[in-house]
Amino acid sequence: MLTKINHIGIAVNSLDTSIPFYRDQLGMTFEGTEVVEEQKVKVAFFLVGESRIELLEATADDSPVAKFLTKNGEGIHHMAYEVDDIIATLQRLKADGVRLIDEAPRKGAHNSLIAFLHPKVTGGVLTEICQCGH
Ligand code: CMX
Repeated sequence: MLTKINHIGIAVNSLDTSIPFYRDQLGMTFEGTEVVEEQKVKVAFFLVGESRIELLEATADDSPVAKFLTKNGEGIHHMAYEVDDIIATLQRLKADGVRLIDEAPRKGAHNSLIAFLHPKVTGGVLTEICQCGH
């Protein structure tokens, strides 16, 4: 069902401030930015070997990332796992009674399909599953 970790999401106050640190100081390969309208975020992706880091900046006051930043400040926001078939995975999780935030996939970055599981059932970690566009 889960095939690998797709990325780790980190909420930041400002992409303009954080991108140079991850790119220039840590030396990660910067893959560019994208606005994900449906999630009210602007994201920046970095490649580290085969792994990816996603920085998230809120684009609206009612963005989930704005709420997270107000409550916690900057920090790890979610873990994203790749799946081959997101619809089948969501159906199976729902049938098992797992608390889902999204019962149907939404549009994520890079034309991916994404859905979130509630942090209350995952040990306090907001968990994303994604059927990837990259
Ligand atoms: N990681 C861990 N726990 C989290 C969390 C996070 N990112 N966000 C919220 N929580 C916890 C809160 O601490 C809170 O716990 P307590 O009740 O113990 O205090 C609980 O979940 C409820 O949180 P809240 O602050 O009251 O916020 P909401 O219930 O309004 O929303 C959530 C929380 C997870 C349902 C909402 O943020 C959501 O739907 N997230 C999914 C969408 C998303 O995050 N999109 C942005 C990224 C998109 C992308 O990567 O493209």
